[in-house]
Amino acid sequence: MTNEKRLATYRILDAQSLPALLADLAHVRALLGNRPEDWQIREVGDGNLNLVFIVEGRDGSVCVKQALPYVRAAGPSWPMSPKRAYFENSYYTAVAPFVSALIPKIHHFDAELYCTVMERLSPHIILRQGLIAGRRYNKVARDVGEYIARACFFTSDLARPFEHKLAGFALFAANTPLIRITVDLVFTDPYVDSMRNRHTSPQLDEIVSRLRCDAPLKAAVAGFGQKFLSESQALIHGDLHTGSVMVTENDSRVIDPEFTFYGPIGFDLGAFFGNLLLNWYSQPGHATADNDRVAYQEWILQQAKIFWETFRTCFLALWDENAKGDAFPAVMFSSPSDTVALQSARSAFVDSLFADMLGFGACKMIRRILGFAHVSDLECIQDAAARADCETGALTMAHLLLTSPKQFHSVEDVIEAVPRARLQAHHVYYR
Ligand code: SR1
Ligand code: MG
Repeated sequence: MTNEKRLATYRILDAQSLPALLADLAHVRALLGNRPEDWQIREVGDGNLNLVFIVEGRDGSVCVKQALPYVRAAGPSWPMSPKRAYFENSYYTAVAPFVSALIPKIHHFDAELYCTVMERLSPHIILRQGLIAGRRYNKVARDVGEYIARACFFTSDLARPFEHKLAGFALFAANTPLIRITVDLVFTDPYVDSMRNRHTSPQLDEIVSRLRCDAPLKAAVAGFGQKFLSESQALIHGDLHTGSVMVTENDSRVIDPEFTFYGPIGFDLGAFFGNLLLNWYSQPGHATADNDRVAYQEWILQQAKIFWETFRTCFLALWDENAKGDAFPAVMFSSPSDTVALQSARSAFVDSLFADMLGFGACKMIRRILGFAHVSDLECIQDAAARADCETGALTMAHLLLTSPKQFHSVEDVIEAVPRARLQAHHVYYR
């Protein structure tokens, strides 16, 4: 079916129209319990783009996600192709063989309504909400580190013949409206005068004007923007922040891969890592008389370390065991005398991913404070002065990561710098 015909049959779903749609899907109907009149439906979406319904029947429940033809957070004045749902579904299909336990089960995809019927994750909550509440999830950093390692390794040239990757590259390259959002909102808007930007004002006004004249910082960000567009290393999720992970203490699931395309692995790593750091800087804003959140901040930093180390170990192990691609072809490195050079090349590649993680992570921290879509970790701090204080710490760290990358050889270097950056704001922004 052509895109035009698809759009002609597209309609925005609601609690009244959903039962008829689901009742026609035998396996979904059976899962819910056969009586549509018993189904309870509520819309729970709180993201920037889509409708999300929870449908509960007598025997079970499902989640239905529909892409709206515009940005939900802005309304119809910002049109946005709903075809992102197709790319999201294609991403799940592509990575499921490697990470099936870490994504929701997909029951059905409707290519005309751009809607996905999937496993309802319960009692899971969005990781970001758990971190704001100060809850500990001791599995999630490992799970997401392993997730990125597996999803990215197996879709890269290290694991597969290049023909396979280029076919995927061609398919996902058409996800341009979402790639455009990232290019504009992450790598451009915060550094220019854009209508979409906002920040805590007047507290951050001075920082914002200095940042927009900070040529070394802007050059570093633009360098990562170029990397984002030009380094097609693997099929990436494209928006893997702490709002794209659902958790219980024992289970983690990665959701919302609609920004997917073939891009740099460090972009996914940086999304998760940068959002952990944002949460760290937000913690004083969530402290109470009973809980200063200092121990919790230490836990967050441990998770950042576990996340990176798990990714590193897992990616290298996968490379060791599954080097079936056209990059570093195994046939070239079959003799024992090749081992040292091969290991050193592998280490150098993973080191480059570490540097990319820090740079992309820093870009993401800045955009979440000065750009269009902010994060609830900081937004829910009611006192503007307290919020600005937390935001200044995060901006200072992001600035250091982008302008002094050579200070950060290891994840320990980053962990040591995080608390220091809170105190260095004056030095960085008012020198
Ligand atoms: C217009 S969409 C704004 C943001 O929401 C998503 O979470 C992405 O990060 C996007 O940049
Ligand atoms: Mg999302």
